[in-house]
Amino acid sequence: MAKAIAASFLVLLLAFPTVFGTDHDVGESAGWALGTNYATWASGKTFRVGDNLVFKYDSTHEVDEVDESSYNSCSSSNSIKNYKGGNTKIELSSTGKRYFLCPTAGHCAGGMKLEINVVAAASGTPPTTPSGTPPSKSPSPPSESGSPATNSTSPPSPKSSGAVSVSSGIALLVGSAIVFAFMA
Ligand SMILES: [Cu+2]
Repeated sequence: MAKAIAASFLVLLLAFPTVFGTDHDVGESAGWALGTNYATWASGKTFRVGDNLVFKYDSTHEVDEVDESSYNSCSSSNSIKNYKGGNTKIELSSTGKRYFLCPTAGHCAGGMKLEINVVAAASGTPPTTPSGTPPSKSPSPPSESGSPATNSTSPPSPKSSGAVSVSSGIALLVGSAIVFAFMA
């Protein structure tokens, strides 16, 4: 039983990022604070259009989005946008470089700066479309109710609407539940 639960969780974990985009928790458990190397944090991660950056920080910090030269000089005087409040989610809506720093005096120089490169949403990779079934191991035919194996083609527009994403997510949920039912 526990194995089945773990397996269905795995299915969810594998299936969902391809549908909803990924929330990247900046600095992981350390959050947005002094003492973390954000270049190290960002290296090896892939930031895609549709993903989000999530900054979590205490009241001594803020988040400024800046341009490249301000980033390099740790200047927040020309910031593109300022965020405060401790929990900031920034949607990565287009490709290209994004630059962030903490405008509190000395904090950027102390390491609170983050540069990322946003790439296109899953371009050229297979799991773009939600048309496939979840990686179900069961060879049995699709069952009666709520089968996700509708083989629908992907939405015509590259920017899938929220409604499509949500319904795909529900389909995946149902699919996972079916996998779970077979394994239990
Ligand atoms: Cu700070």
